[in-house]
Amino acid sequence: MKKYGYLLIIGLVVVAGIFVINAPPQEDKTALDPKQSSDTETTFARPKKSAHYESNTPAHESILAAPPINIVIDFNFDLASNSSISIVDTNDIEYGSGDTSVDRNKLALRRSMSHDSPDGVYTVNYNACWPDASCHDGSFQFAINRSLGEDYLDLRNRSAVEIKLSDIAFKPARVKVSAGTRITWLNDEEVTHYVNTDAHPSHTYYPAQNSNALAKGEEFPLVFDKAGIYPYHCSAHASDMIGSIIVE
Ligand SMILES: [Cu+2]
Repeated sequence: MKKYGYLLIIGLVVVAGIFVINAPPQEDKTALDPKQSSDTETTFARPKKSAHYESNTPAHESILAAPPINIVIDFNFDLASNSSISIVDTNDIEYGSGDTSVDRNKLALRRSMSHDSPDGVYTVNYNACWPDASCHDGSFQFAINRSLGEDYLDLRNRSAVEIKLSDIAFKPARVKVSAGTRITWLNDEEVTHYVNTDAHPSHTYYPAQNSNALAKGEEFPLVFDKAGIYPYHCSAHASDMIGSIIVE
């Protein structure tokens, strides 16, 4: 009888083994959805950089206090006109407006973004095409969170606003103004500074916002007509001297 007992146990082990081998693999939800976010932080998928990619504005993983006026992607090779940009939310709804355009120097790809785009995470998918008709694709993500606008100095309803360049900083660094406001940057110290739109060093996001070298006492004025966010920096102190403007 003992012999049959052993056989029974061996039989059960074999049957159980067959079930384990044939069991469907358990789904790991967290590994499948890279865009998952908790209450406290936003997480982003890894960017994919195409051939000849250099930089993009908004930056990957940036969280903006207002929608960007446009998406710009910089390359180090001549773009062909059939290149394209798509800007979608997590439901794959398109928020790019108008057509994708190639800058005159053929090194930047650009598309406007709707100013009424809601808060949330956006994925930019681009297809960069070259004179030989080949193309390469890439992607990156950013988010809009309008509550961050509370950290901006509210200077709305003024026709003119001044930002000083002193102590290797923009003062104030974050301002909120009304559309049509003239912002004037004034260099207030014995160090040469610049006002440059992001990214560094392509300076392509909003090309009108690129000054010449500013010595002490020199100014750079610019009227902001279009609502959106304008990230910028000083190209001589690109990692420390950073500013941002919200135009409403
Ligand atoms: Cu500077």
